Amino acid sequence: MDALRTVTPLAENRSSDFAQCLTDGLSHSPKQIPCKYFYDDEGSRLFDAICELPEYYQTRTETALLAAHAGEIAALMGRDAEIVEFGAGSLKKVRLLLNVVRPRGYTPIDISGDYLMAVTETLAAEYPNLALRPMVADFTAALAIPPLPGARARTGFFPGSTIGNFKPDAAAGMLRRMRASLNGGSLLIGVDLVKDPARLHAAYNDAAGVTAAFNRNLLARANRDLGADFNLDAFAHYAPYNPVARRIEMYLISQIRQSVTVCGRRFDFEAGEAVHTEDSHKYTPDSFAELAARAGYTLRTAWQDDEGLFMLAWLESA
Ligand code: AVJ
Repeated sequence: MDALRTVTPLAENRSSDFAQCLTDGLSHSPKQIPCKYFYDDEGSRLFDAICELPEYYQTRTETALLAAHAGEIAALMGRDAEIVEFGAGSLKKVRLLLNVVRPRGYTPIDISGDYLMAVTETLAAEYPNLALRPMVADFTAALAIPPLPGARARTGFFPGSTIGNFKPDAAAGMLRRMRASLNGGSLLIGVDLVKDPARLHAAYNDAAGVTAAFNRNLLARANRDLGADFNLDAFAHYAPYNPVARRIEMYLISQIRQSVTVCGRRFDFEAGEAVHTEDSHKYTPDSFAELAARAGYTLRTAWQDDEGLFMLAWLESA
């Protein structure tokens, strides 16, 4: 077996529409930038750093749940499974499943193409017998994933509570499209739970300022890739928890009255004006089961940590 075999991507669907989405979003009132643009190489690196923060309990809690319940998950996935991961990122979490589930194939889907290919190459060297099919794509779309020869059941893996980035209607629609991409297969999904607002607030306002740097990376990316002239110091990270909507809302707040040039167009900011960059919705087990039902899924089994911070749910077609 060639330990350094080259992995070829299933599809290239490069998102070169940052310029368009950014100028559209800055023309909108209130100003906004879609959160999927956080994840260029620098943003993916900053997100990995967030996952190591003491305040960001999500990653370590979910990782512990995956490790503790991998045997039960393997039994649910069955033999010769194909795991399809939506928004695969660093491919760290799936390793906990690969060792126990021993699937026939793994199809990581991510929009950050160079990063996906680099981490997939590393995984390929570790798992020489695994059929690896990285797909550079926007996982929110309906995806035609070719059948994997020899695979029996296709199972989705959507960890990290990325589902929280979508408003409930959009989340339901996306889960429905995932169910279609999986040919009705089950979905293992991570969900951040409603909890003490102070705990949530701390997770998005870390003392080291990594989340602030992650947020500002949207502007840094615009400067790098599009030749924009954002002054990063003139925008503050602001991420309050909205307890009624049950979501963290993330903003960049213009500290002064200023104008910025992006793609040859001028955008004016008032002092105190907000650019909305992310929502991170939180669920209760019941509100999540309701959401899943809207997508044609039944919540079959769910695992939680002792503090009830995070939930790993197994959804089956209803
Ligand atoms: C990757 C969407 C799950 O909402 O917690 C982390 C992104 N933003 N800190 C989240 C994020 C700020 C993260 N998700």
